[in-house]
Amino acid sequence: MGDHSIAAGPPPDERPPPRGSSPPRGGRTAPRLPSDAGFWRSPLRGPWLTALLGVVLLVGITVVFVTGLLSYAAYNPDLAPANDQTPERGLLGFYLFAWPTDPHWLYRLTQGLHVTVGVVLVPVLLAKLWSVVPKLFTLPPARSAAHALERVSLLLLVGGVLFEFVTGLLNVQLDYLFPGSFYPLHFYGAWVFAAAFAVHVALRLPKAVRVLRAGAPDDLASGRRRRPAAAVREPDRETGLVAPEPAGPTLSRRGALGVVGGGSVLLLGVTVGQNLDGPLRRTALLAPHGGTEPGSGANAFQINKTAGAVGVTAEETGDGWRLTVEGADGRKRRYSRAQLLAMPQHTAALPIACVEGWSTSDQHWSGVRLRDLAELAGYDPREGLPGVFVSSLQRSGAFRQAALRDNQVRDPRSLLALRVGGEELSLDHGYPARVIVPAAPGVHNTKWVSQLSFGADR
Ligand SMILES: Nc1nc2c(c(=O)[nH]1)N[C@H]1C(S)=C(S)[C@@H](COP(=O)(O)O)O[C@H]1N2
Ligand SMILES: [Mo]
Repeated sequence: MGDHSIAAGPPPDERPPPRGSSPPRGGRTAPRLPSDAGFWRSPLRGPWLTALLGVVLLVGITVVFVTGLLSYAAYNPDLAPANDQTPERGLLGFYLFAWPTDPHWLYRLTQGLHVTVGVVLVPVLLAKLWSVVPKLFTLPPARSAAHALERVSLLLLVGGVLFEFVTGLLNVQLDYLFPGSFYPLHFYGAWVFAAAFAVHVALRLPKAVRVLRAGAPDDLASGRRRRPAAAVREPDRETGLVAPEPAGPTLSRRGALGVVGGGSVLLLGVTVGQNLDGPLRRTALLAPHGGTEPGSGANAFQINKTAGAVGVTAEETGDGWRLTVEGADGRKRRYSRAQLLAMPQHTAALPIACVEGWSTSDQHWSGVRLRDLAELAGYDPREGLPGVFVSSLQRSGAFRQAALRDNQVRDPRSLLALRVGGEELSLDHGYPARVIVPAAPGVHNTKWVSQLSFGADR
């Protein structure tokens, strides 16, 4: 990767000027403050690197933003309060639509992209921030009202992007560090960031395109023809990014891009496996659930929360378990597992796809169609109400209930699953019964179901 390794020791910027080239004693003193023009000395900084990283981020962040909005839509957050407690979502929910059930791998794709692309962009984002860091310290803080506005928008931009990446990564890695509050934080943060991002793109993209069209500057230290940085200094084009007194190069521009790209490829390599089967899944070193032993036989696939972790016991899921099916009239019907197994059984091949970015391949679930149970309850869809409100045996913690929309209830592949891959569901995958719905986020595939309320006002 690249033709020069990174030299040990402090990065080129912070390194004291080489002996001999330092200003004579008694003369000008070496710059000490980050706001001094000569403080930032890396010869790599310049409009070309910044523009290139910026364009990569423009494409990548657009994918992450769009898939993030889709992820929110997939929750059917308007079926509140069961699905979403984001207060005052208001206008920001303008784009919400009924999340479809086709294709059945839709959420697996959108959320896999959201998390994977987000992770892979981390080195690019860090490099981009590094490439413009001198601008953070520019003094005076504002030369004019317009300049002040621009700097405030940059603060929102940088603060917003860091906030979104940090909350997103913490959520994926630490399994809901912010119970309940992650969604509003990440959602509002996304809109603040998106606004600042749109302004930034509008202001800077034309220049970035011009810089990139002009072609790459002479590389700094390629091959044996090592030339002093000053000799291959990039034209500044009034960006204020090029070091006025560059240090000697320790890395070529191509080498630097290699480090960033290599970092991204490495992250991709240790993340993407959480969506793959077989031994490849174990390559997901970075994924928190990558290494968990998920059970055996047909039930040997990823488990989100085990029964033990949420306090669901074998006792409550045993012979005494009954499914309560409630209709809009409030009448309750109760079914044992044997009675459910005696109803017409159907099979659907569907994945589990979690908001955390991991997914399973299609599993063969079988059980009773939700729409058949809906019919037993005299279900009659009403505008603005959930098709079904699902509750589980689980008494506390997140994800123990969910609301599904009419289109999800009616899809013939939506099941109250009793078996998977021809075997009984394991306790950890939701025995005695769990919901499985095509294209729905994993969190709506409620395990250890105790009650289905069709068309009820919840
Ligand atoms: N009762 C209950 N159901 C639940 C959960 C839970 O914590 N409790 N987790 C949900 C989430 S977030 C996911 S991704 C899927 C995971 O299903 P699995 O553990 O069978 O793979 O179950 C969903 N169903
Ligand atoms: Mo999940």
